[in-house]
Amino acid sequence: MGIKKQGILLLVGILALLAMACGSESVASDSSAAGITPPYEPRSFDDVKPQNVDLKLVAAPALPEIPDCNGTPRNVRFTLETKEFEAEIAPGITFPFLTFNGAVPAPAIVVCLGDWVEVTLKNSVGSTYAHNVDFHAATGALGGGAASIVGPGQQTTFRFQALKEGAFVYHCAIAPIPMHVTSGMYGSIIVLPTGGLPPVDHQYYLMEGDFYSEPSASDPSKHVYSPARVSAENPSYVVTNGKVGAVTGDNALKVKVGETVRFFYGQANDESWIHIIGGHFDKVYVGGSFNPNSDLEYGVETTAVPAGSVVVTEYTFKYPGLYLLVNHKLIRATEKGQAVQIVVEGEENPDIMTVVEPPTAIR
Ligand SMILES: [Cu+2]
Repeated sequence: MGIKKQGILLLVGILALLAMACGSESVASDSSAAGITPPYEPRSFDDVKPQNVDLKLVAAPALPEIPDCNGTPRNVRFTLETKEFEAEIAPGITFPFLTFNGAVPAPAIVVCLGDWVEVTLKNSVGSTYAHNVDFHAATGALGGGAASIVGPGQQTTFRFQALKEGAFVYHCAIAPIPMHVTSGMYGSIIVLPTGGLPPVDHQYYLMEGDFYSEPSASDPSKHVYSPARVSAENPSYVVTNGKVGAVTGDNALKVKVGETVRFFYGQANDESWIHIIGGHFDKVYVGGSFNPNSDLEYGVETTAVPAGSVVVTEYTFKYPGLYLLVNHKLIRATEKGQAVQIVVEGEENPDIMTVVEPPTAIR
């Protein structure tokens, strides 16, 4: 076969491959072939007639009872009540918190894909501000923000269908929104996929918050909200679960060697870059998405929590001792109060780590 004929055959082959590629591209216009799982189609509340389930809310770092998520949609009901009060943000320092249910972060909500979420929002009598709630898990209508504006002494109820599986932030969205969010009005809502997530030994709910405060004129231990620090994006405190040292000492997370822990870690207003000192996230649900076509990361030293998101990570602890879960923008962990402690009990494995020679004078 001559070189010219070989060249023609090669050209024909390339053209055939190109044609196949173009053909597959036209097939890829179908969303599932493009890697996007078809969205959960909304169902009719009146046709489904879902069973009412009253969600028992609990304080962080605990999560409420995890549902089976067997594919039968439910109507999950709960009440959030706004509470404004002064409380300690750091030892000897108080801050005027704005909260849902008196908690920072607000209680975690856990539902299943396809459930309806029926929220009653009450704004306490005596509140200074109007409040509302925007669920990132909701579709349309400002995430419920448009439907849920309540003045002091008012309440409202709205319902949305959870059409996206994943871990999401919810927060107050009344102007000035940064003031309400960075004063404590944020929480997480977890929409589990049908069949749930793989079993683990412990699940913890953590949310980092950046707080902007300055000493009041009358009392340096009584801080007030600082618009100047907000404008400068210079938080006075960055903390996990509402105050400096909230998840340390007696309140540190407690785990045994060999146990697998799932962390739900959110940030409503700022980024965080979380890292376990002495460990690696075995698995990260990037962006907090449980969509089967979403990205997962494995064996990651540090993972990003974008502002306004909840990232889900898993780690099996392999060696005992004290671990720190830190924002590896370390000034926030060491200077502004963020660090979380995890105490791991169990037998040391010298094959993993051992002291060959303790510190001694240089020879
Ligand atoms: Cu608010």
